[in-house]
Amino acid sequence: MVTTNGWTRRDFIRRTSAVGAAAIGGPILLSACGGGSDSAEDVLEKGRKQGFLRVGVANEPPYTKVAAENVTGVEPDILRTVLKRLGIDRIEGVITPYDQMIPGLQAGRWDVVAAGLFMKQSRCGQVLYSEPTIVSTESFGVRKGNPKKITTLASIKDHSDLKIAVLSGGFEEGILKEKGMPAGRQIQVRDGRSGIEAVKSGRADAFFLPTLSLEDLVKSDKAIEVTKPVDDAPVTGAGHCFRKKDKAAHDKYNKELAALKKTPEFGKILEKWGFHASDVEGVTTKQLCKTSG
Ligand code: 6CS
Repeated sequence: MVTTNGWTRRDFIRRTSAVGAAAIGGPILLSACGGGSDSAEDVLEKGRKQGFLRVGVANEPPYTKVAAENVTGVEPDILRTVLKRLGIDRIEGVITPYDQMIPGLQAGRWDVVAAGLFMKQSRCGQVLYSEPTIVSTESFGVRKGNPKKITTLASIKDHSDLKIAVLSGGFEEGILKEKGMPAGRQIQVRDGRSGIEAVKSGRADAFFLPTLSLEDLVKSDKAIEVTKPVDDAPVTGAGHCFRKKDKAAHDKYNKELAALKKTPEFGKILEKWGFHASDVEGVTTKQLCKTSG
């Protein structure tokens, strides 16, 4: 039973909704507590011994989804499948904001990140990414009818009156910074729901987030529409992140992931969540890690 500050897991989840607590910026354990950072023990060996690995997730469907403490979404489902092939039957999710995923991994608060943490130079320099698991697109969530005609990065860059909501520390925030958008025009939010509310309240003119995440967020919200994929945004490709000291485990994981990709099961997992195996075919971590930011 997880205990956090003496609370039982049920108390913890009841009193601080997973998203709420993540919104405050703290990671949320969804399972048994475990030790802190590893010593030199191979992380896969640790997983086999204790029967699970702890994974950093965001709870942003379809990339990661937490319901009744069950961690799914395209990334955890791929991770769970590969780990099973490596003799590790379970994963335990820890909900955390994107900007804490790598620091938490380095600190040993979780053993791997499988959250759709898109590859870019600054991230690739800190961790070992597996080969790509998904490639996806970015869009804008805008008010119905898209009154400000926000469709591409070029369409927002020169309109100094436009304010864009982004997840703090997220890939999209990095894109806007790379494009030279002043910080004053970026509305930082902690999670998807807050980004949608920022657009509905008029605090922001658009919410910049992956297309499939926006579609999941607004599926029952008629006030917001999702633009077509932003054609001048960088490619958003993700893999699973390991600590640099876990290179042996990373290499074993990559080998097993490559074997999974050759089976129909890989495509089935992606399609269940709206992704396509053909999009990631032939794409490499080396290519995606060239993305600036
Ligand atoms: O990699 C990131 O930072 C982005 N990934 C996802 C799946 N959603 C938003 C986030 O900014």
